[in-house]
Amino acid sequence: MAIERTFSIIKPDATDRNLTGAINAVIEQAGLRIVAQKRIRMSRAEAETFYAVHKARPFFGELVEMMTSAPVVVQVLEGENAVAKYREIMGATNPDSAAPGTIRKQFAKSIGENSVHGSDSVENAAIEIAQFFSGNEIVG
Ligand code: DAT
Ligand code: MG
Repeated sequence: MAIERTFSIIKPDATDRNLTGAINAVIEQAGLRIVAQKRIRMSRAEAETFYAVHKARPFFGELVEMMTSAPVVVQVLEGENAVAKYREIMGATNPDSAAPGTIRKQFAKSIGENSVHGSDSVENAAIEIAQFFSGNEIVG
């Protein structure tokens, strides 16, 4: 088992409903450590860069609108198999398909407003972390 870091975003639908602490409790109860965290308003350019892989998808415009509509909390999570573990506790992209007890099952409003982002690979985690954090902001 490897100690990994993954990148997390608590999305606008969740910050809007004051769910940062409730989501952080699920993260910490799963054994992941929050080693960096800040609340920011994402710019349109930042959202477009972050989700560039989805730019040809029909929902891209609405995704960028949503991510810039209210503050987000960006985080670095650390722990054993952090990338897969966070994906597991987040639940499926569509909350209707998410397993009971997962963050998205408990809190997401819809497939578009699904409360959290988590990196899908160790490689992408490093790229995403570097977009939002400098090394000295991460305190493991
Ligand atoms: P995930 O966030 O589970 O990694 P993804 O990378 O496939 O999912 O998509 C990124 C985000 O885009 C997702 O969290 C919400 C939005 N999204 C995905 N599919 C969508 C759809 N069919 N309609 C609206 N928004 C969608
Ligand atoms: Mg994804």
